[in-house]
Amino acid sequence: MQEPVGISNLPNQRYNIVLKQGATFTIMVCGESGLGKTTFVNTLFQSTLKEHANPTERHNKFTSSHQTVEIDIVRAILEEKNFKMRLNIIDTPGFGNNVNNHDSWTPIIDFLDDQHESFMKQEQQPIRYAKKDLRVHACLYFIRPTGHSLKPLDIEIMKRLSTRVNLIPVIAKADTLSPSELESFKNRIRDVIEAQDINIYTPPLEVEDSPAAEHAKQLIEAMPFAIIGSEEEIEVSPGNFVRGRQYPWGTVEVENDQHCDFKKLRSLLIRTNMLDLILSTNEIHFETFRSLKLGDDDHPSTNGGVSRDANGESEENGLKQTIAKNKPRRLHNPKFKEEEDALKKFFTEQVKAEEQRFRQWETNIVNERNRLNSDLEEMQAKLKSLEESVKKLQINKR
Ligand SMILES: Nc1nc2c(ncn2[C@@H]2O[C@H](COP(=O)(O)OP(=O)(O)OP(=O)(O)O)[C@@H](O)[C@H]2O)c(=O)[nH]1
Ligand SMILES: [Mg+2]
Repeated sequence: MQEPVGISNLPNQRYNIVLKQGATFTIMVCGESGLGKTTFVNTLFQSTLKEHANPTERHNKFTSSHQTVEIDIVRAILEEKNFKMRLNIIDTPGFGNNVNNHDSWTPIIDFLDDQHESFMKQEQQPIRYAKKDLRVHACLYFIRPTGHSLKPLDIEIMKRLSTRVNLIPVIAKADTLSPSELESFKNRIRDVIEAQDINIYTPPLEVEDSPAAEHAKQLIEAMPFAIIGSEEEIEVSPGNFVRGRQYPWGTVEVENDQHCDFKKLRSLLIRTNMLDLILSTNEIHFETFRSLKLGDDDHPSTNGGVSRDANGESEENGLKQTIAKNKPRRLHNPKFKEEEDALKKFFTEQVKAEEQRFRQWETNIVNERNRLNSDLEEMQAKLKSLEESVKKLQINKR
């Protein structure tokens, strides 16, 4: 039997917070055309749902034999023990084979911004329950397995994504590279990401020397995750089926750590880092969006540090309108990048402080409990001795 995926292993106290907020987790896949995004979505769904064996599944499988032409959403309800959550995976059309590449990925950026925007509007309503929330918690960026390096288009898009969502780069179709090619490809990608200062999602390192810290370290070392997708189950020995791709020389297995990082990625998404992805989306990406947005409305003069000359109001108004029309682009302005970085830092610190406070509080509770327990023991001992005295007195009376 396969082990459960483990959504119920989320730390107790904190998943209650998430539960209250509706417990929705949304993943998006994007990248060039034909890299196996739709196949991956199906692979992730099938392998995850199988382990959850739940009757409430609402999974309408896509056909990956066709090019994806519009943004599609698959939904399911994951259930494990008493924990229930909605899982959405957003499949997007591939880009990169158009004459004008720019147009092919702007809908994705717009989609991300629209979700923040619509969530913000709902928040401002007097009745705030039952929000429709499609904010993306993790965006998987598919990299073509060229074995060379990232392309300028990849860099450009990843930069734009990284200021809006938790960006997780993955190497697509990892079975087309040899292990050594894969290792050097990974290294080169890491170098470019660092040199270009692209802010990818990194699992936070927990308290040192804990099993969680060890796991986080393994995940970080494996990034960018090399993945293989397949909708086929292959019979590797009589009656024994595994998800994989068959070649004349053998079978590559999706859920085999020796063959690819699929299991690591799934563990990061569905188990170990789901909560962190949800919280950081809300506390960093959504807050950044909201601050910029509110900043925009309150102080039009902060609209991206556009230089204004003495040419008068009409030009300024024109600029304002252009900026208003091109909302998504304001995030690319270096000035906003600065503000955003500052905000990010601020929120990360806030989260850290909050976590620190929470830990302290937890320690206090444990101490208090120990104290009460020892008090209780003392009381029980006293009670016992009193009872014995009573017994003795009763005997004496007779
Ligand atoms: N070798 C290999 N082929 C794969 C893998 N995943 C998918 N494919 C194949 O690649 C082709 C394209 O897969 P899709 O899942 O449709 O790719 P996509 O990224 O969704 O493509 P668009 O919708 O056009 O963006 C199909 O023939 C798949 O069978 C993989 O991990 N390895
Ligand atoms: Mg597709």
